[in-house]
Amino acid sequence: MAEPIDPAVVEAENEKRAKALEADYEALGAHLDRRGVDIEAVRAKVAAYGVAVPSWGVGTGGTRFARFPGSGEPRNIFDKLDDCAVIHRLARATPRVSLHIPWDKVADLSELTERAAAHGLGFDAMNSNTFQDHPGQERSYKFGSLSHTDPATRRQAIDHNLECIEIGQALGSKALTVWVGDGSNFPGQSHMTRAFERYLESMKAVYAALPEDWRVFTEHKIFEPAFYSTVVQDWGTNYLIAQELGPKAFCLVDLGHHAPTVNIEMIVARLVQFGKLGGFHFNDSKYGDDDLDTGAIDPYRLFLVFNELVDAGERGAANFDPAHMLDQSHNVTDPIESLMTSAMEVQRAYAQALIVDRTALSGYQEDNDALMASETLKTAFRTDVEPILAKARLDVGGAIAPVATYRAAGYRAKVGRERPETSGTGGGII
Ligand code: LRH
Ligand code: MN
Ligand code: MN
Repeated sequence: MAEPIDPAVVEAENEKRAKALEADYEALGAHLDRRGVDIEAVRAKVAAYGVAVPSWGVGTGGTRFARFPGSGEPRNIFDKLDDCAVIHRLARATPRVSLHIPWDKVADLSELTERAAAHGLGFDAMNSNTFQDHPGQERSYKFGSLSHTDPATRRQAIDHNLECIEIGQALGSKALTVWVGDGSNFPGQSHMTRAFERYLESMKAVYAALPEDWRVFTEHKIFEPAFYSTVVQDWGTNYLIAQELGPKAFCLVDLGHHAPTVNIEMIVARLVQFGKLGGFHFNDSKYGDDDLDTGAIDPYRLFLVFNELVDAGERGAANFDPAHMLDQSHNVTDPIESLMTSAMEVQRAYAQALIVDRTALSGYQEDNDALMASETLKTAFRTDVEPILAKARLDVGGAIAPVATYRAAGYRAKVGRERPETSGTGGGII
């Protein structure tokens, strides 16, 4: 298969920056050494880190009001995989793709597996979609899916999830993510208890079909598309679901699915403590489920989430193996540039969390020294770890500066010529 990005361009772009990177890496290494941190150990962890890209993220999204298509948008799942390959080729942080069914039309599974393997990509959690109606579908999800009052509609939604598991098995995925838009727009419209009972009953049928080595992630969201009540509205309800279903059920935290003032890192800590953190949809938001690029609005919050994750990893928390995925929608940027940047932001938060002086932090916590505890976190957050990230990329043939290299390679212009403009195949609006 032809290289999506000319290796000579990557080499030339890296050449321009290699000397400066060496100097910066050396200086940072000396600085961290004085703080008792081994830069090589941090680099090895960062290099081993991966976050999955959402197949729906490589197309231009949209809002309830409009969608402005971009040039060279992927026309089908194979184009999407090609774009995902470019993201991983340059930023080297996204070895897996998370599919969304039926936005992704996956008729020929062996061809899809082959194409992914040729790109060196694997598949992360499968996402089902019962939050909108699809062509040819018998019953409508207008008034809900897994919690619908009509048993036949619930059955249809269950069967769709079973189909997602089947497709995922053929592709080597090991998890199913379920998010439903079920809820109500008016007080009294829906019986909150009965709706949740019906949801649980449906999810039990989905859970029963999970292969031995699979997990199911349920995703909560405070509101939208339902504007009065939502069946799986917060982490408390989500935790109840995971408890009711059993040991293969975990909660997925989408950063944009909380009210603006909610302390997400604390939710993460609670779910870790009780062994039910399944994974993440990383993105950023200022108002609601904005699906902005990860770390674009509040990188400190992202760091604080990673601070909990590193802490949990270091103390060997039980049942702790969260899936890391991006879930963004891009309206005004090139999706490939946004996804590369977000993957690097997630890596950055991870690297910064790795260099927190945890012994000092614990001491300050024991002594109730609020100021110094906060400063200990800030010291890690303020450290520019970019040389570690860049070196980790360069070591495995990636780009020191992924966005600049991507622009120099002219990929978007090339696919713009090859792919006629489409209205898009879903993704990003929700
Ligand atoms: C819902 C959501 C969920 C969907 C995705 C497209 O807002 O976060 O994860 O699958 O958006
Ligand atoms: Mn999500
Ligand atoms: Mn969302």
